[in-house]
Amino acid sequence: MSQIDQYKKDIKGYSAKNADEVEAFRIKYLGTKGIVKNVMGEMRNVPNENKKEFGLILNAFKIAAEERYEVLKEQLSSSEETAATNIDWSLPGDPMPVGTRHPLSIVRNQMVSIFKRLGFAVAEGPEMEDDWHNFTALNLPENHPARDMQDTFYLNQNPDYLLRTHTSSVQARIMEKQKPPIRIVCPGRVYRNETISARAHCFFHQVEGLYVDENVSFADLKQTLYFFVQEMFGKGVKVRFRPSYFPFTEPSAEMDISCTVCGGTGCSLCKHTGWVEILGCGMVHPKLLENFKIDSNKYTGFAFGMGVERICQLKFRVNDLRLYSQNDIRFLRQFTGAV
Ligand code: 2U9
Repeated sequence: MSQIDQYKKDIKGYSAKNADEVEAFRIKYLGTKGIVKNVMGEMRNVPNENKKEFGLILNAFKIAAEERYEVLKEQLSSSEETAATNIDWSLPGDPMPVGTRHPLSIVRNQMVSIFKRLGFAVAEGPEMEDDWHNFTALNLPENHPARDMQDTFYLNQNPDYLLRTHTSSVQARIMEKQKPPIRIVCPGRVYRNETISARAHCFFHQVEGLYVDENVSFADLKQTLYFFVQEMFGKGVKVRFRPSYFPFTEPSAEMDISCTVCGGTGCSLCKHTGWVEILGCGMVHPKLLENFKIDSNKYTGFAFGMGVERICQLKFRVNDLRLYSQNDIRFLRQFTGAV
């Protein structure tokens, strides 16, 4: 009995500084060869008439050891929590890498926002197109080379479904369901059956525009595109229009800007001409208006189309088209900070 009293005092005063000391307590008192088991074994030597009384004492001793063990465990976990929240808030944080927008998205967003300021709405359409919206409605004749398997990815023939070769098909879809005035820009991905190289790819991106209303003139076309160039490349950049041909516009033109690298004096980018081509444009062919039941005597319109990769090349001096789709982080992270 006096031995048990001694153990009880020891239990009461036991404190543990860490998990090892808690475990040492468990082994000492509650383990298979521990003190509790040991004193329980003493029951054999107790005379029968005292067994009941001694049993109660032993049971109380066992409970005291178990309860102390629970308390020690509890004290340990709360002290560990305290240690875990004991953080030095003045330490510098772990760097969180922030992603960057793709350069083509940066440039496309800039292009679209300039036209939005001129009242153009944004229109989108499917990348899988039918022959009518991609070719026939746009005055591309049956034997036009663009329709060739060599130039176009066909998904199905007869009826013809294909990957759109330009976003002009979006303008076609809008003309189909909307009456003038129509003033839209159509950004999107287009596909052409080209061998991939630094200068050509099987897909690229366009921003095309269309403005149809009464009294829309070539002067409106020139002023709109001139404003675009000033905003995109800076004041002082010059423009020039050269006559050209597109099936969907008449008259048609290609527009050059004064070289953004040499300012017009001549360098390798502008092939020593002082000018770089950036887009095609023209007055919407009256036949197209009629294709969409728009009275060509009452309404006129202008349209333009440009490649986002081309504008991006001029803005950021990217000289290989493949870089845009290789997903090389060393290329992409150079556009950090650009919005
Ligand atoms: C409709 C009416 C007219 C869209 C136009 C161009 C001129 C043009 C090219 C420039 C470089 C495409 O990315 S590129 O290869 N585009 O030159 N696109 S006018 O004219 C339209 C379109 C739709 C209903």
